Amino acid sequence: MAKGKWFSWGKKKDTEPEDINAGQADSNTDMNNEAGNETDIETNEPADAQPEQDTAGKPRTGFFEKLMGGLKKTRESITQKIDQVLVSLGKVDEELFEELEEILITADMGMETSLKIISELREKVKKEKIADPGGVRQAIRDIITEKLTDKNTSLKLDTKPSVIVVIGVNGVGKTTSIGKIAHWLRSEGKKVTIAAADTFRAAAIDQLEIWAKRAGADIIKHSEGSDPSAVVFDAINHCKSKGADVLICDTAGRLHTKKNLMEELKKIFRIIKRELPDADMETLLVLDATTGQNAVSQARTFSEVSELTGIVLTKLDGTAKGGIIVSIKSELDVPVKFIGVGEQMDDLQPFNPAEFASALFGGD
Ligand SMILES: Nc1nc2c(ncn2[C@@H]2O[C@H](COP(=O)(O)OP(=O)(O)OP(=O)(O)O)[C@@H](O)[C@H]2O)c(=O)[nH]1
Ligand SMILES: [Mg+2]
Repeated sequence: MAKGKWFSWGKKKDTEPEDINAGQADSNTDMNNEAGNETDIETNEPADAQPEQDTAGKPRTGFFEKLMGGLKKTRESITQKIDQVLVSLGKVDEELFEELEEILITADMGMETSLKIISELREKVKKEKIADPGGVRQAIRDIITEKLTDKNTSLKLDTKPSVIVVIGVNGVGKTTSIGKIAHWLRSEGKKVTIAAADTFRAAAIDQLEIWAKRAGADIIKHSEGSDPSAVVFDAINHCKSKGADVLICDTAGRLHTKKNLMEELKKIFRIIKRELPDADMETLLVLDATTGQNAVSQARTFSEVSELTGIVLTKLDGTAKGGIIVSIKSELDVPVKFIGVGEQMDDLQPFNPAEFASALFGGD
């Protein structure tokens, strides 16, 4: 895909809490848009969704290079330090294990995960009689790769339509990730509809609209402050009538209380379950890698509203805290399904554990 100039959304202006629930029915009214909210449908999809020739099924050389570049700081904080310790100590003993443990902890892998990795390393070294630093390096790499591997790394979107609900706190990259996932699905030949169910700020709807246009996905939107569940309801009907393959729902990241946010999300999930009881549904939690260990606690909070089927880990570029990916996967047991390494359309790709480990350990 040709790389054109792309957008960078600057820091957004916060809306005052008072604005938040304006016009948002707390009632359980049927989602038939009786409130008189204007439904706006924007069709961006060519009648015949065609895979983009240049991305589907091709080796991801370009993405691997970006991943290598994006993980530079993380590599410096993990792999280079590991290599330094291996060289300076030169032998495999308890002191080495302790040094390695400290490196992992300080690289945002989390205490629990780091202890687990080193304990597995001790066993592996003993069992396989590893006596040289090179063997230890390979053993750590194997353990980390295994920790990142999950049988459910790919999206399960077999029904027509199937649904992806994207959740996460304010500013982590939900809206931009939706644009990128829509683009990726389109490159796989899927017809995509996006529901602008973050009605919190008008700018959020505008931002999503631009991404939908770029990705070639339809977008269903209401006005600012309207009931997000009503948007989802309309989007589901649109999908049914137009034969869309996948519905992706954007959601608000910040409401005036955590309780409001959780209730709003629960309502969205109720509508989807009611209208599409047999549909495959992915609940993707977007986490910002730069937040480090805080991402793990966010994941715990959001798992209260719905079972999380996957993590989208954004902003791995430019952070030294990429080790968080191992901690998230290991502590929450939720598979990482996409990783983001930049702001361009193809900077978000399905997660491949072996490829990630390879980039983390310097591309070999
Ligand atoms: N460097 C980098 N920036 C990213 C990445 N993903 C998202 N961003 C940027 O992060 C900022 C916030 O992204 P949004 O998609 O608006 O985040 P959001 O979660 O929808 O935010 P709210 O709607 O306010 O809750 C934007 O400036 C994005 O361009 C990434 O992988 N790398
Ligand atoms: Mg957003």
